Amino acid sequence: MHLKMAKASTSMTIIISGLTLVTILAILSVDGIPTKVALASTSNQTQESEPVKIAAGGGNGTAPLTAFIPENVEVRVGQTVTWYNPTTVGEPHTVTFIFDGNKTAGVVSPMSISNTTEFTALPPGSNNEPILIPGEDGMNTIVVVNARTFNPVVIDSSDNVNFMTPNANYTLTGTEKYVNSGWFLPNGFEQEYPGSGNTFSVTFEKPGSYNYICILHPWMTGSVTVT
Ligand SMILES: [Cu+2]
Repeated sequence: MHLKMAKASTSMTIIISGLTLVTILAILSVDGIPTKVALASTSNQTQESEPVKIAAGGGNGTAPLTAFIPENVEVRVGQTVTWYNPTTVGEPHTVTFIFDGNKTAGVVSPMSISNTTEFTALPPGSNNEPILIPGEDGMNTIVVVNARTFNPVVIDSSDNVNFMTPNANYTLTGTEKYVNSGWFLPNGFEQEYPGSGNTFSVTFEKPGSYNYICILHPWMTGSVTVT
């Protein structure tokens, strides 16, 4: 369902671009983000040796931001970009590169399961129940959280699916079909979503322009141009 929204986000990108400066100022006043982060958002990156830092989201519980700041960056071959989450509440984000349209992925996904499977809520007696849709031929459909959006993962050019640990540092060769950070949260909030982390880092090895989205807020778009 998020992929349909992702297409609609193309027109929203223009709006977000126009709002970027306003958002930066808002972040500065709300969170006290260092000035150098704000400056980075208005000019291209030039320090080849330093990792480029991008804020994924920001703001607070009253006014959470859903934007990457800076939205567009330029880096050199071999340079590393690190995304972090400066929000003051536990709002997760992802950095998701979908290079092959067949690898689009939803946060929640239908899966087929035998209709004899019994489910027990954890902890027992808690107010939890799976979404279960009756099917045919002894099978039901269950709706699950998609590990390929929740966890850090890469799908390579041969369709191999390789999961990574949270706070992954990935070297992108440019041949991948799908690269996802998994959900990452502000420091101290990762326990809300077990298995998540706080950062995602990518080292770019091949010149090109790489567009990405947050799979939880598909209107959050960004690009890394590698020269
Ligand atoms: Cu997000």
